[in-house]
Amino acid sequence: MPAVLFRSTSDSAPAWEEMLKQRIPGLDFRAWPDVGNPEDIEFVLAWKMPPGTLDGMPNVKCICSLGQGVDHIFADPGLPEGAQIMRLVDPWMSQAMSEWVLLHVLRYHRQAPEYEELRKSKTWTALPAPDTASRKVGILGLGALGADAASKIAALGFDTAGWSRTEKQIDGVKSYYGEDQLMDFLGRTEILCCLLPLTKATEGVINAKTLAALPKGAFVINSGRGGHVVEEDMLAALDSGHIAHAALDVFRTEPLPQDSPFWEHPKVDLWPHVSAQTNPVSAGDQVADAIRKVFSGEAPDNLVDPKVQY
Ligand code: NDP
Ligand code: OXD
Repeated sequence: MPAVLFRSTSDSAPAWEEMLKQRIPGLDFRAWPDVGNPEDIEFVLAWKMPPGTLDGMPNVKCICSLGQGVDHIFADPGLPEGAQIMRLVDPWMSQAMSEWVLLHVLRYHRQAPEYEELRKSKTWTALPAPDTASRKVGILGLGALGADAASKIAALGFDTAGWSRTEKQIDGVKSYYGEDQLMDFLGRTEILCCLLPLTKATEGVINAKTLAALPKGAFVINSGRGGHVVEEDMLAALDSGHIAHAALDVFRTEPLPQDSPFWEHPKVDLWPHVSAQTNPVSAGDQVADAIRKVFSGEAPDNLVDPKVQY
């Protein structure tokens, strides 16, 4: 049987090995750096593998992201020729992500940062009560994660819209699509959530111009990728008060450098890239299925299109 190579920044190799061997007895599972003969490797399970990891592995047929995003794979300019790239699409992760997004939508809608500020001066006062039906929430990206979050936000009664590359039909969610409709979408959005993939087309999509297009006092929630945000522009918008508060789970450099101004910024809720963590148990069947298909010459599910990079 051909071999599977595992390389990740996390220490999850033993959990993946156990889970995959339960499903594919006798699987030849090799965890980096114990590659053995590189020509045996046909399937790669990867999370942020350093560029060049797959040099000298001419028989790699498929590289599977150990997450839903694949930007970390496309970051390697020297991938084996002809290798297909696939990703996880896991309802367990969609649920986790929607919980994280909802946590912040509700937090901002219910004025938690303002009440936390009032508490500091022991001020007992009521702010005007917020109205859910007129609160405009907008999701950038309506894929596996964005569509789930948007549906759940809409189900709570928020005025919900989403922006994607192609038009969508999701109950209770107004669809904006394409570059031409981005500014209109932003202009109506009081709480913006980013669940886009990081590609050449979406890099830096949250910048001075797009932030300025949001209404004054808007909130930004980003759990897409750090590369979606021009960090200096975000800091300037927070400092000027145009953006009231931001919840950031992802950053351009991770782990976040010790000297990053985000650590101590009073208007930033900061998380260490954990809004939807990969779970080998919930993702096990789909990865085992993909390995079986690739080893028998079939195309696995959840392939990404290299032309659009997602
Ligand atoms: P999908 O590929 O399922 O969805 C991507 C969505 O973005 C689609 O709706 C797509 O539009 C839209 N999109 C892509 N490019 C553009 C563009 N140029 N203009 C407008 N819309 C665009 O991705 P997932 O929902 O599975 O995941 C999204 C991202 O979330 C991942 O790539 C990853 O970066 C991030 N993520 C973060 C995690 C965390 O813990 N922080 C965990 C998991 C994922 P269309 O539908 O028209 O194709
Ligand atoms: C992912 C992630 O892409 O965890 O799955 O960021």
